[in-house]
Amino acid sequence: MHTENKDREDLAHIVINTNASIIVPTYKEVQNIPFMIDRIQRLRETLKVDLELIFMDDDSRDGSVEAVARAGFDWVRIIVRTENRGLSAAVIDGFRAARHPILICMDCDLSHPPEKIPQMILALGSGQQFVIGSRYVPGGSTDDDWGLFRWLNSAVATLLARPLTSARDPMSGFFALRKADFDRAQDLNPVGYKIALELIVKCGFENVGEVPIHFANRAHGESKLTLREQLKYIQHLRRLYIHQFGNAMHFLQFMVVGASGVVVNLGVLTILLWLGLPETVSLAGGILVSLVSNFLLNRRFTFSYARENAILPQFLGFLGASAVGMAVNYAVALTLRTQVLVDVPYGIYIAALTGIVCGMVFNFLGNRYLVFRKRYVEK
Ligand SMILES: Nc1nc2c(ncn2[C@@H]2O[C@H](COP(=O)(O)OP(=O)(O)O)[C@@H](O)[C@H]2O)c(=O)[nH]1
Ligand SMILES: [Mg+2]
Repeated sequence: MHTENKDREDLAHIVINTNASIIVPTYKEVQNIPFMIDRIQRLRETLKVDLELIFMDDDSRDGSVEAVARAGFDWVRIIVRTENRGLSAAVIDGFRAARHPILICMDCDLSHPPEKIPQMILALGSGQQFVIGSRYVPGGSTDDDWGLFRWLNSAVATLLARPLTSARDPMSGFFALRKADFDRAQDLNPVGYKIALELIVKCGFENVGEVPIHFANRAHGESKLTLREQLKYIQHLRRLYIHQFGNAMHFLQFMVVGASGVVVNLGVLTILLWLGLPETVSLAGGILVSLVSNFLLNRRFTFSYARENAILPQFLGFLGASAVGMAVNYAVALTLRTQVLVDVPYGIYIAALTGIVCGMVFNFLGNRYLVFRKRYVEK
């Protein structure tokens, strides 16, 4: 079993000679700060290298500044930020302020064992570009009382990041990288909580190492990871996917929007039939309503860069580009229904679905090569 003591024993065998800066984002962590300083101090004594510890505080006003001052170490600082608040932004500012060639980021809640830092630094020295203190590699673990919801939540979040990196625990807030690599990073977008994932993707790190850790439950205070942050994660992922996969991602989004249009189309068709309207009108109604919902969703997501443009001309362009697709949809559906699927059970739905698929191909081509052509290619 992993315990703090076991981590300390491992430490005794490790010799490193690189100085490192430990960046700790904090928000209302006054209770944990003295313990953090204490753990890092013990690490310094064992390692005999210069470790600086920087708390990046978002103006907690809870006595954190005084707690750091009370410790009275010249290798510990606290930087109080009053603008551009947020976890990732605080970490990035901390990395910029760091003095040493290796950067470590960790939580202030004592859930990350500082005793693993030397192993992480060693991994950086042996060819890794980015090293994660990982819960999900062999030897890694979490405290036992993770409920099903928390476990599932973490598993889904990690799974969604899989196409971006093969790392097992890219959600971790405990990681190490070289300052020189960080300084080269471009267009970092400090949204949300997942700063490790942002760095891995934007820096294009391919050699990502993982050192197993035991992730302890937060010592004091409460988690600041709210539901709102988790929703932001979806937006963050979308940006990273676009960064990584470019046009393919636009196509995928177009398809996802199209799929939602299928649901809308069939839903409206069902309602109109239920209201007693003839099939000819109901088919047309399903197509028209789904066309509007597809337009709105494509404007909002797939081609969101064009959101600032006036909506009416854009809609007309969309209608024009989709007109061929729409006609194809209607013609195919109606022909199938009246000529081929006359007495087939659910024939109207098979006809509508086939019409949708044929119409979609034409819709995509029309939008791809007419309405959103230029911007689309440029990303
Ligand atoms: N500077 C700063 N730190 C934050 C902010 N939100 C959370 N933190 C710190 O970031 C670390 C991770 O947050 P935590 O609440 O432990 O999230 P969890 O580990 O996912 O439950 C902790 O040290 C927090 O104090 C913020 O908005 N600004
Ligand atoms: Mg935490």
